[in-house]
Amino acid sequence: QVRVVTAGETMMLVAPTGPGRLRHAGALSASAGGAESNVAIGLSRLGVCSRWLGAVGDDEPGQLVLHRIRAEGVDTGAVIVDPTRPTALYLREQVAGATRVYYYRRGSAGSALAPGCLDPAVLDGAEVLHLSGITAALSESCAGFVDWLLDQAHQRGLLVSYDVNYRSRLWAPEAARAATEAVLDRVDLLLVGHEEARALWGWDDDTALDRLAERGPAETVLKRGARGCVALIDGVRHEVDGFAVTEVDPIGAGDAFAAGYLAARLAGAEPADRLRTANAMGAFCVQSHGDYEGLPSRAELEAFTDQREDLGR
Ligand code: KDG
Repeated sequence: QVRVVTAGETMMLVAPTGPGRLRHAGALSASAGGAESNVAIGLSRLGVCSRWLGAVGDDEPGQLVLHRIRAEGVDTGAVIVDPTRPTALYLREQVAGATRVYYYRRGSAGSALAPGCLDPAVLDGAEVLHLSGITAALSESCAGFVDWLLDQAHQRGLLVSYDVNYRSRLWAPEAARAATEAVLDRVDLLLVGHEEARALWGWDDDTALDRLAERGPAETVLKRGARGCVALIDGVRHEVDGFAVTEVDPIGAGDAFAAGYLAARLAGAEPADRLRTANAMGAFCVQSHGDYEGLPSRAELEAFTDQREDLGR
């Protein structure tokens, strides 16, 4: 039985096999990149049954996206295969330690998601719907899709999890801020990065937590990268340190964090434990290349957290 449904656009991701400019790349690797499917994969690795909703073109990049996500045990049965639009493409390079991205997603199948484009019965029986701010940035119809899906989730009593996921290449801070604020009263769990909070609202960590939580989410979590996270959960403030690891690729860490938090929450963990699991997933993710490839199984995650605790004692 599917417990978590995620929805959004996943692209074919092409990147040089090592650091350096794309223009000099001798070899390229192909993968699937999408924040919401990353969360579904992270959950699946931890043994939580998940489903990803989205749309791909009737093309080879679309098949790549579907194959990669399916191979991780994520249910893709409701994904739309759109014969009239291409699968989005996403290029990436790492130059001097910084990641640069190039999107080719305007007019893509994923950006044509719209209210009612799929049967809302795909949410039936699930416990959580996870969305991110990227989707509303893609097109008007995608913004409508988010709004519609939120309502469908509410009608079915699902917990709604929402990651702000600000992408400056897609829209201006003002637009992202307005879109986030428009959904807050229908969000139960809000995930936001400290840099995002600063970019969108100009707030420091505690102001962001207080202001966002008072707009609706019972669980508001502010991610602080290597420094861990701070959260307001049912009115109680929690602060949990991060794990010291060597970072090789930060992309996907936020998605891993979300997967860890949700998996722990579904397992009935207390707030501090959820946040610790989330930090551990983020720390695990940044130690290998790729959005999701390095994510741990449940046993690997437990071994990682135990070992870190031993070293810390
Ligand atoms: O969180 C990682 C994602 O940002 C990446 O895989 C691509 O979904 C993506 C996006 O729109 O940036």
